[in-house]
Amino acid sequence: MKAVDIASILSGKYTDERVLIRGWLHNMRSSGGIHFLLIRDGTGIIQCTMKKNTVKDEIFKEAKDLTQESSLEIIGSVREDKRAPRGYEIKVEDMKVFHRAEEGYPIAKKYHGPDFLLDNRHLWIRSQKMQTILRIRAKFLEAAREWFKANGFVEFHSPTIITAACEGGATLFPVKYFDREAYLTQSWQLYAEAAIASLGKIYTIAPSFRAEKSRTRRHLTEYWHLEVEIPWCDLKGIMKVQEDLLAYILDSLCEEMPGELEYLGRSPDELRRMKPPYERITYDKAVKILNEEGIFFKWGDDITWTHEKILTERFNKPFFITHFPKNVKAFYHKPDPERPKVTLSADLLAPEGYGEITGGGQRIDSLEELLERIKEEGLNPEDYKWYIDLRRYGSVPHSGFGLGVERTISWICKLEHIRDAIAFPRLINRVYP
Ligand code: NSS
Repeated sequence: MKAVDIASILSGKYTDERVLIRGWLHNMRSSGGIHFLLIRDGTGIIQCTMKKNTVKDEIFKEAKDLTQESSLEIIGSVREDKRAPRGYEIKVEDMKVFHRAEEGYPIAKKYHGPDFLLDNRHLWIRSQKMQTILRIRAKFLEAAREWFKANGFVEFHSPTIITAACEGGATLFPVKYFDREAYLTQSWQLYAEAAIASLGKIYTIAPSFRAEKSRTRRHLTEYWHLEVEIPWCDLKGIMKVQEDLLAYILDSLCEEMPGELEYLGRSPDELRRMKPPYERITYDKAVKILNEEGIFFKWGDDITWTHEKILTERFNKPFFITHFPKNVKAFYHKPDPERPKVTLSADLLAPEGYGEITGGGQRIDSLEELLERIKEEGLNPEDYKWYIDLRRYGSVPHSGFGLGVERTISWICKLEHIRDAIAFPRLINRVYP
């Protein structure tokens, strides 16, 4: 007999049929001559009722002493039953135990602190909360890939081990590379700028690394970065791409995972209301708003999380902040020809206090301008030799952005801390498990 998944049973596909399922014992209780086994298989959870007189004696006995998280196989018939936790149950006819889990599964039904759950992350990812977030995350990336495919983008991969900073030296992770020093990549961007002349419109979904020295609710040291680079695209164009992509992903999630979103406290209707166009405010306007709110903030200061939180209170859907000053953005951002103090840059901020989820904009395409900015930033042009070369051989106006996958998932799933948007978070004080 072929195993079927619990999700299709719960969708009604196997009602009144005999099925075989495989999974883990999520929970169990016994009452009178019946065991109620909750089985989880990764696609869902279903109640299986085992009556004393409908299975062999030794099976009924074995079930009685089963431990939480034991792995097993069950054969039985599916019944629709409104009293069952998810509307369906399986009347057990036979059971095979693959592995009887040890007694004392560390994660009990009581309150556990965050450190305990992080230490036991390898087990905690089985929880319904983590399972739901990880499924939404997978669907998020699946939908993104669908959108890229439908819109003619090619997936492109850049190296993880690199030699020059994209986003400033302060957060570079050094790697001993034989007899020299190299670093872990902060972004795919510089290589993407080389690849647009080979492939046209491109994207990636890959890990980026930042040696973030502070403990915050929105910084990981290893995070997944969804990045896009497009030739012949300006600032306006790249903002439109972000709107279209995000709108498609949000629609897909609301359409395909409404129950999962609700479970995490996010109403799909709320997300549906956050349709583009997203408002654009300039950095200048953001400074004005902050000052109106009584915050001491000078033009030229960097907008931090505390500032973003205040700004997000004025919006009920994502919004862009554009035209950041040169000094708060990386060297590659194109200065605005009409006002060279500011750059053709844009960050997308999520509402409800979440703040920045993407960063990007138009890149410098002129050789002279790039050399000047590299000098101004005190960078060594030797380190960027190949990157500078791109402005010698067929340079074009081009733009791109990077979206922090975990930041965006945190917002969509209304998470309190970014660590729950990834299975095994890497934080300043955590690289285990
Ligand atoms: O530094 S960014 O703002 N921009 C870049 O890296 C560009 N080189 C991307 C590009 O144009 N291709 O980072 C982009 C996003 C940012 O908006 C966050 O959402 C996310 O990456 N990000 C992070 N997420 C989690 N943890 C950390 N430490 C982190 N740093 C950035």
